[in-house]
Amino acid sequence: MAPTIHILNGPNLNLLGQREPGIYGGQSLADIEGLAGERAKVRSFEMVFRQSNHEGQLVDWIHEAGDSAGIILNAGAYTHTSIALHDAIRAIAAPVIEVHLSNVFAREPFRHHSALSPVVHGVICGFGANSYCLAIDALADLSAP
Ligand code: CA2
Repeated sequence: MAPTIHILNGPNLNLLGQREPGIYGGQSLADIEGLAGERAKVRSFEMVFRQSNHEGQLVDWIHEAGDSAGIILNAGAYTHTSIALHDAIRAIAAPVIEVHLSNVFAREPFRHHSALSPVVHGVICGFGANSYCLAIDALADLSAP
């Protein structure tokens, strides 16, 4: 069976496509799921794609994906605040790629700090929906012989 990657999305990302298209692009989260699914297929991954507005749910899903081929995590605003997500990432074996649709460093100063960046494998931001596809490629290249 193909290795599985988990794409986890945090708070308010269920609203994508409805507001702030200038910052996040016009695609809905379902559109991004479709694009990521195509990329995952090309890179021979099974994909689990989830969204929650609740920090503890994201912690549970990180634990669940702990032995998978990798996690792509857009933790939304929890990126900037969450010690719980930081600790969950530290506790698992799977490589985690932090992704953002927007270039957080070109935005408000409170978005420049990530509680997650010190414990993830790498960070991809600023490429809109393509941030997710780039992260799938990064995970595929990580596990290539
Ligand atoms: O750029 C990203 O992907 C972010 O993770 C998105 C988060 C933001 O808090 C991070 O700083 C950067 C916010 C997602 C909220 O999405 C919305 C979608 C439509 C309308 C309003 C918010």
